[in-house]
Order: sequence, then structure tokens, then C-alpha cells
Amino acid sequence: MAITVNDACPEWDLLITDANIATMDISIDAPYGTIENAALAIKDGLIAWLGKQTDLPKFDVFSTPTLSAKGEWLTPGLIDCHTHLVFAGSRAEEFEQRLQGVSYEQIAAQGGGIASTVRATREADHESLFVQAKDRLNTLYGEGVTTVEIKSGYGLDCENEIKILEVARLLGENHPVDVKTTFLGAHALPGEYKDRSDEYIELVCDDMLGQIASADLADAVDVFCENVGFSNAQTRRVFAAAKKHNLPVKCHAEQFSNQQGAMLVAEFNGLSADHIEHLDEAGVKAMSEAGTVAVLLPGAFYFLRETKQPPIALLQQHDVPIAIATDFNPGTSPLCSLQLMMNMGCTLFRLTPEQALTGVTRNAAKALGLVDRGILKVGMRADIAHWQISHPAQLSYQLGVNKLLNLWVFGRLN
Ligand code: DI6
Ligand code: FE
Repeated sequence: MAITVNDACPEWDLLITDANIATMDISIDAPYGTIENAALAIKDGLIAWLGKQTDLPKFDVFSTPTLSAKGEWLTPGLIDCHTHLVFAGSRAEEFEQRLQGVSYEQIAAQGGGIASTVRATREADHESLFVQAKDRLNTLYGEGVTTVEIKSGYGLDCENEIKILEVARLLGENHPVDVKTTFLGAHALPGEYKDRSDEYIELVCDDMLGQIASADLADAVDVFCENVGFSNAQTRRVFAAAKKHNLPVKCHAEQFSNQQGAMLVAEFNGLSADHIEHLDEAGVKAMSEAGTVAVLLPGAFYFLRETKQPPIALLQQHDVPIAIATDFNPGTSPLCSLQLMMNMGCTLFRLTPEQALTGVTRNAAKALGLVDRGILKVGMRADIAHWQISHPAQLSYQLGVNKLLNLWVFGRLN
């Protein structure tokens, strides 16, 4: 590494040396896109140089801050592309009831389930929701997560759906993690619209979406397309309204049955179909043609003790990108750990550790429509996690001992 003082040298904000880098860049023909004995330079929040350390260009050693990674590993910052992070209340008692044999239906009849979270969230003010959600965001951040998607969906009226998205935006403005928001007004039918789901969908499409879009509170629109959620026709109605507001769509699809929600997302060239345990080959093919990402949510699968697996082999056969996310929510996935999801992606869904890491980096970025992150490459955001690991597989293999050494978000060490 020829180091001299030369005014023609690049001016970097930071140079990281002595690193093994899992770039996750498919243009590098190596597992994990790995570059060993590598260096990476950051300038103005972006990756300015990346490669074998022996290929480093001359740089000004006196003005360039340098950090040695001491032979440890760098990966892209992790991306959690599906969370319901902003909510109030707890469903721990329901968890206990269910384990004592009380059914979901009985709990719902007692006003429990999503309805109880909606009640608590409507009663909570911005500050209370912010403080609770920030705690959860810190937990993900502590595990190397640098981008998080946060959905609404526990307000179910204009005022409270807007409140949730305002809190999510506020979190993004006041936390190092980059927050993307998704409007999920069509998450469940609120009590006041019992037996009037079409009227509620009209409220979602004609009132909520317009206000949310004009206030720039959502980056995407999602629907729970399910026999216990909203029909395919109602989902189509919401997607058409989203398109009118130039908002991309995604869908909780085929979680408990096949309502062909994934097919509908593909028809709208949507970003992702999520859960998809009951997805069929026609849906897989449609997703493949549209470039729609399959987001696996192993936390909900595990917590609900589901038995039907998503069609992983079909997804891989048809080259559908696979992402993994926490689906953090109080009812079906109260599990605030993206690394746990990587481990479950491997142990429950038989993904390889490389597929699991791809699922929380490159493919998770794609599920959010983001092209500036998810791999380490010159010109991409310097969202970088520095780990004390001997191999990237360790991130899916080992749990409970946090191996994160340093985390940069847009080039800033936090
Ligand atoms: N699918 C789920 O598993 C969650 N929402 C959804 O669309 C359930 C959310 C809850 O039970 O609070
Ligand atoms: Fe969800």
C-alpha cells in the first residue's frame, strides 16, 4: 500500500483497512461477494473506494482517518423490510390464554387480538408511541440494522393511521436508523365498521390515502389480503388508489389461505408479497415476471406454530428474490431480532446462511424499492456493520452473543 503525501490523492472521510468484506454484490464471483484482506474508503456518506488492500491508490496518510478492522468482517448494514414497530399495549395475556387452550376466535370475541392493540394505540399519544417504538428501534439498531420499514395498521381511522405514520417519520428524523414507512390502513376491520368492510375500504382509499399521500407520510401501501383480512377485490381497490397517488404497493399475502394476493401485487408491479406460506406456482411465476420480492416472516410462522412452509424451492426455481424480516408486531411476531429471523430462515425454512444474509441486505433493499443500499459497492450508501466473527455464516448460526463491533449509517459511526 504505497502511502505518500500527494495533493492528487483522494480525500476520504475514513479508510477502513485489514478487513474481510462480505459485499453481497452478485457481480463479485465469490460466496457473499467476499473480498478478503480488503480496504474500504468512505466520503460524504458513500463508499468511495473498495477492494484488495494491496490495490489501494495513493492517499494522504496524514489527513485520512484510518481504522483497522483487524481481520474481522464487514457486511452491509442489515435491513428489516417488514415491521409493525409503532403500537401500544401488550398481548402477553393472550399468549398465556392461548397456551391454556383459549382459541383465537374466543379471544377476538372477547375484544382481544388486533382490536385490543387498536384500542391501546388509539388511546396513546404521539410521545408515548414514539418512546415505545424508539426502544424497539434501538434493539434492532444494536444488532446492526441500519434501515427499518415501519407500517401503520393499528389506528384504523384517519386520525390514528396518520398519528402512527407521523411517529414513524419522527423516529426516522430523530434516530440514526433510516426509516421507511408503509400505510397499512387495510390491516383489519375496525369495530365501528363491523359487517361494512366495503365502506371501510372506501374510507381507506378516498379519505386516508389522500391525506397520507399529500402529507408525504407513506413510502408504500400494504394490505392484509386474507380470509380474515380483506378480499382480493378490496385489495385491488386499495392498490388502484395507491397507484393514483404514485405509491408502490406490497401485500400480506397467502399467510393462512390463497387469496391470490401475490398475483395481484405482481399485476401492479408491486414491491413484495409477504408471508406467502400458501403461495402457489402461478403466484410464484407472476412474482418472477414482475420482479416482486418474496418476504419470508419466519417469526410469525414460528410463533403461530404454522406447519405449511412457503414454497422456497419454487421461489428459487423461478429466481424470485427472497428477503427475510421480523414482522415485529404484538400478536403474531413479538420477536425483535433480525438475526433470530436469519437463524429461523435457515433452521425452519432451510435457507443457507448466505441466502439468509442476502435476505436482510440486498433483497430486503429491493423489497423496499431502494437501490442505494443493501450491498457494499462504490457509490452505495456507507451503511456498514463491522462484526467480530470468523465467517459471515456466524450471523445466522449463533444467537444471544452480540458480535457487532461498529456500525456506520450513511458513513457516520454511531
Ligand atoms: N398478519 C399478521 O400476522 C399480523 N398482521 C397481519 O397482517 C397480525 C397482527 C396482530 O395480530 O396484531
Ligand atoms: Fe405483518
